[in-house]
Amino acid sequence: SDVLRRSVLFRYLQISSFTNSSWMRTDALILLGELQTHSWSNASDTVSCVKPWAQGTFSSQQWVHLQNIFRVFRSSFTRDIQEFAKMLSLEYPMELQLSGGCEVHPGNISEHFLHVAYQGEHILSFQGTAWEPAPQAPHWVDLVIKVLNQDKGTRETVQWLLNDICPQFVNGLLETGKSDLEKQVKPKAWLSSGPSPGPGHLLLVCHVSGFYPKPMWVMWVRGDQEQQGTQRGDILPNGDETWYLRATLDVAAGEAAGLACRVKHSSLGGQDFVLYWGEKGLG
Ligand code: 7LP
Repeated sequence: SDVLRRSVLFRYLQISSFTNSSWMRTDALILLGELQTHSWSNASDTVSCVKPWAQGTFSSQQWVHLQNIFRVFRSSFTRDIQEFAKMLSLEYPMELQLSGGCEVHPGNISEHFLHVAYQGEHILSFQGTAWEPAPQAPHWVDLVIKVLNQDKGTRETVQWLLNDICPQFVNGLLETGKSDLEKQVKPKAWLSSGPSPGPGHLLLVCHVSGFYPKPMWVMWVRGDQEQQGTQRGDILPNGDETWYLRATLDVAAGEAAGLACRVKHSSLGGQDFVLYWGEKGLG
């Protein structure tokens, strides 16, 4: 199947805000490729599944075991940060971000990562069997690393989670979530004119919205000629697990006739969308 042929990135993303020595919160989410599978609000004791297939192929017993590990981890992490802050006289507010997970490639090959950022800057990572400072980390991070690496139990748990559990869990999710992960949603497309780029010029705007998955091709064309002046916007989330993209072209007002916006996407099965400028009263 398609989803097993490509590489998939599985990420745990955590944001911890320490406002002062008594106000803090930790929220997290888990993503499989473009889709959110889990969320973990500060108010909740457990990681919640946001997809019916998000327990993968793990048994209830394995799931409860992992929930316990995460619960202990979150409270220990909070306590660790407060102790380090006191020890190193770090100032509040503090923002910590954790990004960890694995990328599973076809043929059961997988890579993993676990990075920590402080005030938006990468400061340390878990590499192989131990914690390591990031290349440009401040000097106090060396002291943190020394303390963290003394905890052999935690280093073993982290290795087990990254090396064994992560790829196993992802392989299960690829089975149980197959139909969601392989869904194809066709885009809608429409044209508009943007703010005039200058006297005698038009800004043609082609909007493409509501598509899934993310890879998308859109170009302004004249016949078969791709217009090299096409400016692609960023792919933006619609918020309903579909995406939005626009492509603009700056043209002399007299040259707009005959231009078209061409859209290619996996959901269209080779039947490209072509929208002509000047149809339905535009231009
Ligand atoms: C699970 C182990 O993030 C992302 C998944 C990580 C899973 C780790 C764990 O919870 C904590 C408890 O350890 C104790 O019990 C264990 C069994 O439950 C073992 O027996 C272990 O030996 C024992 O010590 C442990 O407290 C751990 O330290 C929790 C946090 C782990 C962690 N560390 C990296 C992030 C911290 C970086 C701080 C840098 C910093 C500091 C201050 C300001 C800014 C930045 N283990």
